[in-house]
Amino acid sequence: MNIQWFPGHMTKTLRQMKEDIKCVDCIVYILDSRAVAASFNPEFLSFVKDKPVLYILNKADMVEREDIDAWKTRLENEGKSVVISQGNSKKDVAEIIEKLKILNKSKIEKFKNKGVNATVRGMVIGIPNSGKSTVINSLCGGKKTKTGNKAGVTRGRQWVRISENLDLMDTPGTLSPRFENKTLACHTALIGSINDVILDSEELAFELVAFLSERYLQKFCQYYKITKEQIFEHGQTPADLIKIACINRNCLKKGGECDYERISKALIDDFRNCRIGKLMLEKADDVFDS
Ligand SMILES: Nc1nc2c(ncn2[C@@H]2O[C@H](COP(=O)(O)OP(=O)(O)O)[C@@H](O)[C@H]2O)c(=O)[nH]1
Ligand SMILES: [Mg+2]
Repeated sequence: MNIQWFPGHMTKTLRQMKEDIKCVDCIVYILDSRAVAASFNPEFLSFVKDKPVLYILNKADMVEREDIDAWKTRLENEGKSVVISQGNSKKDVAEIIEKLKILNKSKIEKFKNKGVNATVRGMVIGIPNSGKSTVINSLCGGKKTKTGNKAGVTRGRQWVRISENLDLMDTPGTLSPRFENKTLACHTALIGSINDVILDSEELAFELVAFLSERYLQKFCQYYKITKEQIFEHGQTPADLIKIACINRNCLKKGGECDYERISKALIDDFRNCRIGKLMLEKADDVFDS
């Protein structure tokens, strides 16, 4: 499916980030564990340059542990500093702070030699809905930034004091102006990083079921109570599976016809809320052409 969403405010945000980066020591890059490859915005490369980056594999509770461990290993093998995190819990806070200290060791030590405590300043970046504001709230132990399960909740940038020695800047999520890879664009939409208003939910649900039928057929059939007999009767193409889910969910119009619009929205919602199970759209050994 063809998706383009790059509203004017993202151009403005990226420009602002390019300016702001000059006054920060490091970057905290929030990635969505369900779609790690799609979470990398090539636009960021143009300004992150030589600043140290801490990569946070967030929403780890939504995928299987071994799958996200494999991503951590892959990124660490590339020389990156990585933390696996569940942003809406406090359990990873200590590890994030510790890794940030290590990344900023030279600044901290330089100030220490002068007898002063350094304040490390970091910029939190990531595509919309990856959990930037939520991670910041966990780190500061309060609700200083606004969060929500859709794209575009954070409007402007905001400095948040995490501790005496650490300030983090929350930023609005941005995407790439052009999606080069259609699969990754589709994943970005599935994880809720694109405004739903511009999406065709029937097309998106079709892509989702096509993916699930290949990788997670058992979980899919289990959740929608699809039996072997039903598959034998209707077939098991993505279209057949959507039809069966429609029947089993009683998503029917008055005359008994399938209500594809309603089932499509339900399928996407079930995926986003982890009801079908812990599903990862991109595994660490998947290869995506750009
Ligand atoms: N299950 C789960 N939900 C999370 C996690 N982190 C954030 N969220 C949810 O994801 C949604 C987007 O979070 P938000 O911080 O607003 O994302 P932002 O757009 O990157 O600032 C919110 O509904 C959060 O509650 C996490 O680690 N696990
Ligand atoms: Mg936000």
